[in-house]
Amino acid sequence: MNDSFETIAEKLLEGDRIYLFPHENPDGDAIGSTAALCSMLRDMGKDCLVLIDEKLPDNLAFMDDDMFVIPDGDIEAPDISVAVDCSEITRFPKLMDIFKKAKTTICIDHHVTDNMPCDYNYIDPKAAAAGELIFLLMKTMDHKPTKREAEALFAAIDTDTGNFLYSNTTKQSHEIVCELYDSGIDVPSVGIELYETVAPEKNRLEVMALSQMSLFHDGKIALTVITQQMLEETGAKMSDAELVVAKLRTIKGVEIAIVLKERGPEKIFASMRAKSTANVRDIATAFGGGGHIKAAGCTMYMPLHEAVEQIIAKAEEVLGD
Ligand SMILES: [Mn+2]
Repeated sequence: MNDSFETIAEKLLEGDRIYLFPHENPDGDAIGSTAALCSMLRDMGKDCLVLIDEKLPDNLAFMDDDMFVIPDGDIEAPDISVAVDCSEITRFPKLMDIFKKAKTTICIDHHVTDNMPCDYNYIDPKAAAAGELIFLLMKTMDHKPTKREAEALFAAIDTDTGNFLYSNTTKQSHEIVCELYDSGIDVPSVGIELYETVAPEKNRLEVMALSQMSLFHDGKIALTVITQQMLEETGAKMSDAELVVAKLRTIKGVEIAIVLKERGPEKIFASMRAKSTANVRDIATAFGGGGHIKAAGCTMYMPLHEAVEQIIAKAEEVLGD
């Protein structure tokens, strides 16, 4: 059972030192939600920080405002820890110990879970983004978002809804954004920060991966690979390949998109997306992985060429005729 925003607001006001915890490999929602919440709590006189385990991705760094900190060993224990955009503390493994030191723990999330991990929880899988929930919490606390906070919340909702195109987008998503306009958000500048600050090596890796793509099963399956050698050649990191699978899915007629990432000689991570009717979770679970129907992944402990063969065979089986 969820606690109310009123209860969560009351608890937040009881603490002085409050740390916020987005999930590792944070996305726009994790960073936008925590940036907005941290800014509001600071405005209310709280000693608030957002703890992360590595530097912010380039396209999210515009939301920093001196709130995001990679803690060292002797950071003081918080009164309150808040997990945002994740409902399992294993989603920030390097910071779990600091999280647990708080007298009170709170979770605000929108992922489907059976888990109520904290002392106080607000988990709503119908919300398109954690940013929507932070907005509603702010409303409960009679706090009108500042321009910076509103832009962080816009970034949160825009990224998690795929620019308001994914099936999680609701009337509420748009209504909240309407209200964010009242705080004076500059949408084109946020768009440039989020989507037009790509490092050249990331683009080079994407181009290389897309140009090596193969189609199978009458063009219904698209597959490409990211090898360690490709990373060396382009100077990119494996995380720079995150959008490749979505780009494969945009190809006309493609129902299943697969990107095989070579993490080690016999350790291949498969990232998969389905377009309309296919179910990639069934492919992922066949290899011990998991995820959602339209987005799933698994690790395959075998050489790359074998992983290609096995995953294509499974994908063909899942697609049927
Ligand atoms: Mn999210």
